[in-house]
Amino acid sequence: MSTLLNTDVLNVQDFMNNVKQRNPGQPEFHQAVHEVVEEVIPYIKDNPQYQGYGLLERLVEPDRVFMFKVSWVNDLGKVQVNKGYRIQFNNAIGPYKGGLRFHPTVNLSILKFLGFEQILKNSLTTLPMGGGKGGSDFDPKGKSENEVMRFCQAFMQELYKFIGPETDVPAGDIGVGGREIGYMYGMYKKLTDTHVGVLTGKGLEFGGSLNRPEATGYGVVYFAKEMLATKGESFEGKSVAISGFGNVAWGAAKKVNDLGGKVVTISGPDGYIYDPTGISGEKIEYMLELRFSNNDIVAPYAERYPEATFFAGKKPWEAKVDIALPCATQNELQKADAESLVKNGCICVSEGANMPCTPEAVAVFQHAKLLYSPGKASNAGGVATSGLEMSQNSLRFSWSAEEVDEKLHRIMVDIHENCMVHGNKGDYTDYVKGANIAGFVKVANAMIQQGVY
Ligand code: NDP
Ligand code: 2IT
Repeated sequence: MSTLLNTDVLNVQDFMNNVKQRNPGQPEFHQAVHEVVEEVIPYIKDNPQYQGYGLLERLVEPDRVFMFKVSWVNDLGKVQVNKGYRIQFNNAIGPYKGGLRFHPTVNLSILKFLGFEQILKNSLTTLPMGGGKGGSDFDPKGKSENEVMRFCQAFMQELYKFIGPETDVPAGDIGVGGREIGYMYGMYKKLTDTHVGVLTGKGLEFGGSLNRPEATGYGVVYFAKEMLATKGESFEGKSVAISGFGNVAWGAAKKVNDLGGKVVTISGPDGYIYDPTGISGEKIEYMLELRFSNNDIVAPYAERYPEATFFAGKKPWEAKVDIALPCATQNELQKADAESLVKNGCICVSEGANMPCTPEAVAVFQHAKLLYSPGKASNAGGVATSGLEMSQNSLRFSWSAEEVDEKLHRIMVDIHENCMVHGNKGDYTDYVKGANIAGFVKVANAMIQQGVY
């Protein structure tokens, strides 16, 4: 019997049972696939032109998965061994594209969930990029600058075999920012003797794009602005809870302030900061200092700014706010958190992280009919600007910050419009449905035209 199931005659339950059987022990991957097929299977049933090609069966199987050893020597002269990964998921619409995550929790399930989501996210950006993801279980916490450099170099000594500017273009994610991209780029250049756009998020001096560091957070806020506008609302005068204190949280905090909102929380694995006077100006730049300290705690914020309070071991979703932007990590916002936000009158939740809200939390938001957007739509501004960096590298030219920001803004407005078209439910826009179907349609059309191979 064929192990391929025919989506055309299947229900979501049967499809998921098969995915779980074929990919045991990968709960995050199952979660991400379930959210997509719940919307896309009914769509395929209603749209016969997508039947008969095994589209979903092919989409949930990565084109290939590389796993490799990364050996390096720490400052004490001790040999360290980490796992390295690169998943090339789907290249129907362009070269594989997606970030690298360095975090001790990294495993195949997490990278497959991220790579799978990336296919649809990249499709939504309107740019020609396929989906991929990679990383390592390397823990940057407490590592010296030299250790980070040696690790990045060792990682690239293996990764370089699988990537290329027309094949697969990695970028940053949790634990990988401009510094790590720089070290990896240096090693790639040395190994291949080429100076090409093989990574995005590069330094401005060697092919990086203006506004790439800000792009994900800016995009999240641009997307939320569009959602709010459908209800005649805006950021002006609104209180905003942000989680995380990394790259995405930083960019989001900046743009909320630009649009007249007040950011009252940030968070780390140790708890959250509540600052009733608003996180703005130099306090936002202090977030960068906290992040670069490699300590991964936000508590020092309250020592530096005594008007703020640190709530150890708590999450920011208990605060009374108008808007919530989860920007830390997957499954950080659960059902009880969602209930607390709704009870406190929150009107809009826009995901900056990938899959930060559990399915139960999403159900609470949708039941309450508040404005809720999944990360694959609202955090697509990061990879979209990576796409713009690729364009600039191909042109051997660089656009001004204003030009990049204007293109990013246009892309976020377009993604929002596309989600509205596919997620229209009368008095409510289901952005989950909208993003999944809009993302799927472009990839599906490309896959059909290219045949089965
Ligand atoms: P960073 O590494 O810059 O920041 C992530 C921060 O969040 C880290 O300080 C991390 O600390 C912290 N964190 C992890 N878990 C928790 C938690 N449970 N509660 C509070 N804080 C936590 O990563 P990014 O800002 O780049 O990424 C954040 C999210 O945004 C991720 O989901 C990522 O996939 C997503 N994203 C990133 C994009 C990008 O361009 N960078 C683009 C689109 C999405 P610790 O390391 O100790 O866990
Ligand atoms: O999750 C994401 O979209 C990213 N980490 C950014 C990927 C990229 O290639 O810029």
